[in-house]
Amino acid sequence: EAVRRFAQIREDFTRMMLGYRFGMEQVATRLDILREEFTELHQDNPIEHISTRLKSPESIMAKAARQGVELEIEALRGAITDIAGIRVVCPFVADVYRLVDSLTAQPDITVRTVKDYIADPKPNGYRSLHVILEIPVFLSSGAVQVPVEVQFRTVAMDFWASTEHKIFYKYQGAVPAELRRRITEAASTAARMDEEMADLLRSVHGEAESDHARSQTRAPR
Ligand code: 0O2
Repeated sequence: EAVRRFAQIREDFTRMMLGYRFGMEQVATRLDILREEFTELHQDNPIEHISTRLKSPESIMAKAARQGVELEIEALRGAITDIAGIRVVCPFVADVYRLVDSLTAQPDITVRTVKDYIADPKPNGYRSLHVILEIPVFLSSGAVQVPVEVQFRTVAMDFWASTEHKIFYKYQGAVPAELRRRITEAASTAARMDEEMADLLRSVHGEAESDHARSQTRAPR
């Protein structure tokens, strides 16, 4: 009986993980489509790169234990929303909002939560926009709504987050105060960089537009 029950749990878990992988792949494909469309039609690539990751069974179990969640498929599905994760790195902050709007406007995608740490950064300076959305996945047994966590950030935010992550792990969370202060300071530098780059782009676009306007109004020879 125990063996049969174990085999059943394993099968349910495998099915659940497959659902997450398919959901994640579908969202990644939708983002690829948006990227190609913007690039081909507007000569404006809004994505530097996309990465996907499925949480390992070990880290799902560890997180469930930390949060006191029952080791049961439905409980896990409801409580752990970052089993399927996608990170989208964009050149500019405006690209982040443009992509979020285009993706979440798709009729079969529902938005579960949005955490805008760009508008409202974490105390350590962390900035990114996190969306947990749900997308239907059609299996032979029927449709399942799969939650996928998508983190949108700029190149500058990504550089900061990966460095902060390395330091955090090196000190196992107990980062000395002086280092913490410098990390938060570096986050402000990254935010200023984003503003400066957007400003540069605006001035280049402004010039291109006024060049265009000049060429349109030039008197015929
Ligand atoms: P990993 O290794 O990237 O998967 P929760 O998801 O429940 O643990 P919370 O606060 O509800 O936590 O979710 P939140 O704030 O949306 O953040 C979840 C993820 O955002 C983290 O996942 C990180 O990927 C990223 N993140 C949030 N805060 C920071 C930060 O201060 N620094 C860095 N570098 N990343 C951050 P995990 O599971 O913690 O890590």
